[in-house]
Amino acid sequence: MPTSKTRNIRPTSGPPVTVVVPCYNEEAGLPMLLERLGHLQDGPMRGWEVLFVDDGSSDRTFAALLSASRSRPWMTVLRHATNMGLGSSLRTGFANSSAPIICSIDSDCTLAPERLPDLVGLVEAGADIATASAWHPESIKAEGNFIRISLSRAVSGLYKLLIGQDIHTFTCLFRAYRRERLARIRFWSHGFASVAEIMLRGVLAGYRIVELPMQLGKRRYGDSKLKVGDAIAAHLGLLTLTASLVVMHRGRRWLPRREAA
Ligand SMILES: Nc1nc2c(ncn2[C@@H]2O[C@H](COP(=O)(O)OP(=O)(O)O)[C@@H](O)[C@H]2O)c(=O)[nH]1
Ligand SMILES: [Mg+2]
Repeated sequence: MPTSKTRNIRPTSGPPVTVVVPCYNEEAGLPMLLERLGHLQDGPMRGWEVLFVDDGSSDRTFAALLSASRSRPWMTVLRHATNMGLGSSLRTGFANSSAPIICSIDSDCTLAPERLPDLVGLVEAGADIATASAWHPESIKAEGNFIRISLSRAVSGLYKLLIGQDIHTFTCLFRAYRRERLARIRFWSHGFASVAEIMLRGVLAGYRIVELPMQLGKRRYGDSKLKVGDAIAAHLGLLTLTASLVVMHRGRRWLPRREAA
């Protein structure tokens, strides 16, 4: 009988990769996303599941997803009845995947879905978390709203400083995770700060993080859902939490080991 320690949690059947796509009022950009994912399904993403989490959209996002899924067997569509936030949607998506590698991507194609197989390749090669890194020195300059870009860059800089490790980007949703590692991360943020929280908890757990420099492009359809005031408040809370976690973490390492009786 396998014990909980030896049990192989990898499924023997099912898709090798699940791509979670959180969507909130993204009707305008869906045709482009579905077209690009469709091409990828004919190539490097063949056999992968794409799991959309519609988060109580008030536009036709859910109807459009359902209708598209009828002719695309690789699509799974889940829905929250009300808007619960990006973090809650990620929890729903992760909990409903059984694949050994789980990805999350933006639905607005500001990070090119065509780069996803590269991130999955990094996890297959040994990374626990592989993330697109818009703020890596080797990334081409980001395009888009100046305030959005500055906020994301600034908070990533602060997390880097607090954590004291050479990780440049904490805020890109565009990632691939090793399932068994992701399953051990408990994150509590409901909104955009969840993306940074997952990364911070992964770093503190000693996970192997790999960054892939990538350009953040301009949103071509619909509007950003990020509310700058709410995001700043959430990140301030998370920075405080991180500072305490870092102190506890370092404190544990400084404590002398207890001698055996
Ligand atoms: N499920 C869900 N997804 C969201 C929510 N807010 C934003 N998103 C999705 O998260 C991704 C990033 O959001 P976006 O508005 O592009 O923010 P920005 O890139 O930071 O400006 C997009 O795919 C959004 O549809 C939300 O409340 N719930
Ligand atoms: Mg975006």
